[in-house]
Amino acid sequence: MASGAIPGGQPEEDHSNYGDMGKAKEFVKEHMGDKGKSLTEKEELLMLFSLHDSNKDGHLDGIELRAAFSDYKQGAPESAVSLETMMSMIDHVLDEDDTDNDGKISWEEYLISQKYHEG
Ligand SMILES: [Ca+2]
Ligand SMILES: [Ca+2]
Repeated sequence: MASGAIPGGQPEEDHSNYGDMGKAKEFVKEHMGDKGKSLTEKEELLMLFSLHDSNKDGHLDGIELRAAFSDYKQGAPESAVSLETMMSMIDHVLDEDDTDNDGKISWEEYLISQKYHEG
């Protein structure tokens, strides 16, 4: 019996497309200080989203996604990624999460992707 097999053949991942969420949330809490401790899950995500939406247009574009990935790589030089890898990570995110295909991740798309990944 193939108990535990995942229908559809999608491998289960314990991290999201946007990097290590545990680390990312710590990052938010550090930025927020005491205030960060009382944030709901959704508020934490919104904080993360806002942090990376540097031009505050409500979308993460390719440049902002790249900056977001760079953030998570700080302090982990052994996982430093090449520009090529970075671009394919961004392509992957847009491919999977950009549901209206405008080339950017909206807050709604981001939220949906995080819910999906956290199961
Ligand atoms: Ca933006
Ligand atoms: Ca979109």
